[in-house]
Amino acid sequence: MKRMLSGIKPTGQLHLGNYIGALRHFVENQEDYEMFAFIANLHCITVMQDPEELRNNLRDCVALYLACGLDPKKATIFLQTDVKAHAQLGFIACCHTYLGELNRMTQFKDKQAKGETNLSGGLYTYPSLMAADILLYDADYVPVGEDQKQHVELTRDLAERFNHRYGELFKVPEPLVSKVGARIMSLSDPSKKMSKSDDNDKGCIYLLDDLKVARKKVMSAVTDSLAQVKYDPQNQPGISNLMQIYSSLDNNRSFEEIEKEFEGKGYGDFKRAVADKVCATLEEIQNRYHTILESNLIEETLKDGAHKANAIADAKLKQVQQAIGMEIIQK
Ligand code: ATP
Ligand code: LTN
Repeated sequence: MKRMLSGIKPTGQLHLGNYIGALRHFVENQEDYEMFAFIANLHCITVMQDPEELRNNLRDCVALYLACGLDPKKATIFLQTDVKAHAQLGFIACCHTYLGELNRMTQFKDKQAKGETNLSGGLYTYPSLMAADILLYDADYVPVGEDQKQHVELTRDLAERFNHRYGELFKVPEPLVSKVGARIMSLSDPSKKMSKSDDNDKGCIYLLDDLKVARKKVMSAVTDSLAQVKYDPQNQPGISNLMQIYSSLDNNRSFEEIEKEFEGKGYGDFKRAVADKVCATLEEIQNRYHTILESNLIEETLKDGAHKANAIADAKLKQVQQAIGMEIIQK
């Protein structure tokens, strides 16, 4: 069975972009692949976190993985810091990454260009840690949103570099970026990605948003004055974004079908239909989330996941350290 791995940072509440761009693919693929889904709690401290908030977000993140349909019997679900090999291979990967490569990473460049001050060293080097996350497990595929594709491409380069230098060590992974929904945009500014770190709450639908609030966010989404439901990201970015959401939550229906359904109808009708789909999805997730919080499934899942992940990661780390010549005692 081919292996798939991905992670999400618990830097805030998970949102619809995370669900459509990443999480739903973890769930869809857990039947056909050996799935590793982890919570990237090292990555999240690359920007300052409030400890109390982070603890809550971590718990919510695991609960939401489960509530969205990840099954701990099928998928290995774990916390990054429960597997120490991530940090260790992360440093080794960092030592094999050129500054020129890190300088080209658009996520860091964007933050720098925005004039954000006090950017940390961890934020700069985190693509190397991400590479380690993936390479430790010899993952074949990495399902991610569009913004992470560049990091998976760096991972491929690093894998090839290691293999070339030390002999075959790592599988070269492939990013899986879906055609629709890989970049859900902010509802209040469709030129920007829907994001946890957005200052404007109106543009982002959180999976745990009150249903009334979520509905209101969809109904007040920025559109245009062309009065036609048409997939045209250039000229109608707001409507096209809503179409991506609608399609993703409705069995990936084609844009032509959606255009036909709303031919001659107003934006109000379309937005109501999108809001219905969003609220139905959220309601189902939230119902399961509340049941999960009351159970001890979170602890059990993480314990079991860490056990499985450690066995694989430790063996790989040892193989790497031996190949590099960093170990002298055969343990
Ligand atoms: P932030 O937006 O605060 O930078 P993030 O949501 O991008 O954080 P993660 O939570 O770690 O960061 O992302 C988890 C996954 O969700 C990644 O695969 C990412 O590509 C995907 N993702 C994030 N935002 C979107 C979006 N707006 N549309 C589609 N996929 C997204
Ligand atoms: N960097 C990603 C989260 C992440 C990840 C990974 C995704 C960390 N390690 C390994 C896929 C595979 C982000 O910021 N969204």
